[in-house]
Amino acid sequence: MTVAASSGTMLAACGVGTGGRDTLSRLRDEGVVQVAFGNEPPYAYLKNGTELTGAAVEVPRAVLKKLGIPKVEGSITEYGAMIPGLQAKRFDMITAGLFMNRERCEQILYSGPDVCSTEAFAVKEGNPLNLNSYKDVAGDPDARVGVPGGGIEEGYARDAGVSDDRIVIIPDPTSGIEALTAGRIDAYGLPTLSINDLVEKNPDADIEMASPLTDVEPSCAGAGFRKEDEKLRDAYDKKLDELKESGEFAKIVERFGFPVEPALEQTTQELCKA
Ligand code: 6CS
Repeated sequence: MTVAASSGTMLAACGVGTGGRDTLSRLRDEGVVQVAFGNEPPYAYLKNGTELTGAAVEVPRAVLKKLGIPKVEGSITEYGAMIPGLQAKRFDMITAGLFMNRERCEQILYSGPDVCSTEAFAVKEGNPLNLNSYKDVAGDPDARVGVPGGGIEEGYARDAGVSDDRIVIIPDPTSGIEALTAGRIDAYGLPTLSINDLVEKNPDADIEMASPLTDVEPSCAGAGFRKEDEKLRDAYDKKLDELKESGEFAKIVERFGFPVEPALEQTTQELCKA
């Protein structure tokens, strides 16, 4: 389902045609960009059910405005479906906080880094199984971890050796907390600010955050583009650099609790080697 987040009206699900123009020209002509997002505060989410916002959306929104593309309309998409959906032209960009890694950088183009984070678990109060890493989950035959489908956390769990039967795919953050409190999982893995948001919003759920996970390096995300849209990505990055130099970038990401320096000090090339 595609929801228009800036105009506040529902839109029929739509693909994106080209009419022979490159994507940057088409977006400028149309004045609107279709994006994929995961509905996960504070990255990219629908505030009050209709207003698309979050650090991973507001940075692109500010950049796209400078490119002459004022409207951003979003599709709630599972992380594992974002790259295939982008390649199938169901949307023009990914603005979800999709962290960079070697595998993803082989499939899409990334902008410069925007949101950077460590990883965390939501666990039962007191962390009874003492789970502070994906390796801890792998080492406890009774421990089950919930992760977003196709999310980077699913990869972390598998790489740490957690058996498939102990990896539970979680469709959205609310379901993750429900699974944890119901005892269907023992840890729910997301980036730190997402877990922090969930713990703060569920004060009566007897849960807490374990962060940073000791076996996961901090990473950064960026806006995602199709491989053939290098002209759009390069134009985007030029304006993103201006946003970073002016201090506007810092104001946007700090408003959502994200650090600034990691996104200024690292490059897409470095982050794509992870
Ligand atoms: O990059 C990813 O796959 C992860 N990014 C976010 C913002 N949340 C979870 C997801 O797995």
